[in-house]
Amino acid sequence: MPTDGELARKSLQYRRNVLRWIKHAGAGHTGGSLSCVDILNVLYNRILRVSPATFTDPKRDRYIQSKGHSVEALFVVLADCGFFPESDLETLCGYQSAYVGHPTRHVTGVEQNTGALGHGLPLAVGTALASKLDDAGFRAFTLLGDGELAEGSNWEGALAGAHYKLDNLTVIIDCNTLQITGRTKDVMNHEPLAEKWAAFGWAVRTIDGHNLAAITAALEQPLEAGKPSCVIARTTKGKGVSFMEDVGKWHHGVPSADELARAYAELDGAIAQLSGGAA
Ligand SMILES: Cc1ncc(C[n+]2csc(CCOP(=O)(O)OP(=O)(O)O)c2C)c(N)n1
Ligand SMILES: [Mg+2]
Repeated sequence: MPTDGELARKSLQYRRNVLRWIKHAGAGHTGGSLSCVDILNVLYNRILRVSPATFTDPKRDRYIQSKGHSVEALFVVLADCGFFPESDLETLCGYQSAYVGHPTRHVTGVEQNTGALGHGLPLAVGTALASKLDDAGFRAFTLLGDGELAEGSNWEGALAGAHYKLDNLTVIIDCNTLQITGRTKDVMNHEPLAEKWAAFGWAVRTIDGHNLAAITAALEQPLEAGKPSCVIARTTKGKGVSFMEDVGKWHHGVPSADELARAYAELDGAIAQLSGGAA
């Protein structure tokens, strides 16, 4: 199990790589990828029982990234975990590349095609139910955006997850308060969010979505026997790069050469600080 310090360093490196590949591709969903890096880091390096060697094992844990537009974060983490060589990302968003701007099952490590919002939870409900029916013992996880909650299919999934008592299912909401056209509360308000999921019959925990220890604690076990788990991760869109943090226009966008240099300088400074402070 990697230490918190090792994971903190990985998160910074992942953020650097997200920006690197978005710049290389000339396109990408910058802010939402940066906001979910810490969640993916903990999932793949601490929680999910899946690896390149077990990716075809029917009993592997399943992760479905419903907010598929943040594919750059997923690709960077999958590459680091050895699902494919990072050099494959040279083709990111290229003609006929499997590494298009949303996840597809042509990429090793990707469980489901996503990108049209609102499908990850229904898929994860079916996946978790299959695990129960087959007595297979695996868990299913899905990551939703807070803006994505405007899709009605999520609320059908929320009903079904509780109805079938899917305590092997965990929904994580990347609650960064922004979506594509502005503040989530202005586009389609969903608060009070924790109360809504609890009313649907879910066990709910709200955490700091950039605190690696808190993410780990929320995901390592189902929150409550007999109920599906909902982890509301309070996050910052564009996390880790000061001029991208909580700025709506960075939902998507490619940094200029100057912006990339400034972002790298901030992230490298943070890595150096970690190294200096390492026990
Ligand atoms: C069904 C559907 N409608 C619209 C879109 C366009 N779209 C892409 S990202 C996005 C906003 C998503 O916001 P949120 O879920 O909060 O994601 P994050 O802030 O994490 O990027 C929208 C509306 C889409 N991908 N799918
Ligand atoms: Mg959002």
